[in-house]
Amino acid sequence: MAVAKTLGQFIIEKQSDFPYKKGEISRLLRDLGIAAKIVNKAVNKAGLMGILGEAGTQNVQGENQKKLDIYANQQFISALKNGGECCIVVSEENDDFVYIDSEISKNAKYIVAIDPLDGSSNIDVNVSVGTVFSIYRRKSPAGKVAIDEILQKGTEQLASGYIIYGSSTMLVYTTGKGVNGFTLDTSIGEFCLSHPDMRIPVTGQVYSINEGYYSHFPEGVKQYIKYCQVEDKDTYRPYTSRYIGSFVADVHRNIIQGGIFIYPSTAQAPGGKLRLLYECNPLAFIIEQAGGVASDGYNRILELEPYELHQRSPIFIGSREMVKKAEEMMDSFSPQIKYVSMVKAKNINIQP
Ligand code: P6P
Repeated sequence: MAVAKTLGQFIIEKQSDFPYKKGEISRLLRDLGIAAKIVNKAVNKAGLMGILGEAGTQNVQGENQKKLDIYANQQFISALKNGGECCIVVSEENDDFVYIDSEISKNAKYIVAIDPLDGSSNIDVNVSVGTVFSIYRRKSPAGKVAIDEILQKGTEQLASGYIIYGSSTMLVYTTGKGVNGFTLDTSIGEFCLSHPDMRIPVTGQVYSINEGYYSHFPEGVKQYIKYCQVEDKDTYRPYTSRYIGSFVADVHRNIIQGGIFIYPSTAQAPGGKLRLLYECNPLAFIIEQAGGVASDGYNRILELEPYELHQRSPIFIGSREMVKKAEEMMDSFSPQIKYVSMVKAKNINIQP
């Protein structure tokens, strides 16, 4: 049987794809892979290690932090600190950005935005959770990093990826030359290439949205849900509804099977729930590289102008034809939100 290619071998083989000094991206991805293996062990044994449950603290979003959230955050930040390539970390678990000032990092060029453990509400009930990361390069050559170097558009990402801690643990990433998936072989402690050149089907039969909020959705979203539920053999409808409640798991399923995930704006959350820098942008980069589409219902996610670290965005992400259909519904039935979304995308302040 052919020996599977490890993540490390693959990164070295592909590092000529990377426009900067060859070893830099390799070391960054290596560092993230190391932390992923450590977090994987904790996630798999959470029930036995007494690290399930609430930490008794809240993150900047006002969400109760789980002990595993904090543990994962510590592991990724220390792996990046020790690797020496990262100068700034933006994390869902830290109010402000973390400046990496270790001696080894004094010439570091890279900014990493990360959700160390997405879907944490699922931890206690043993449902898949994930890590999401985004890699940017600082614009200034050295010295203190300015905030506008951190608030870069998604199109500026040099790499992005996710780890899904599910029935198996996978690391999926892109550097802008396609998407490749690696499955953790715990017998040798290596991520091995299992899903080369991942492509999302152009259409699918799965729609993924929390229909519990139906009454608060924009009319365009309501109309799209109705469209998914109509009987029509020619277009394989009604579609199937699947909602894991873990962004990474729902999007990963759709990349494999085809489908659409929607977390729209609602009356309570006009900006949506998912965060632009370390959830929407990284997965939008992945999905576009796999042949899919990611928008806020009107604007390409990767073109949205970030104006704060923990900014949220509505997201429609998945198979091209399904997202385009949903965008048509938004255009026809929810034009008023379009103005707000277009304004946000152009970073124009809306006077109250
Ligand atoms: P709701 C998990 O807490 C998360 O941030 C995403 O992973 C997931 O897609 C979403 O929230 C689920 O939110 O409101 O449907 O429970």
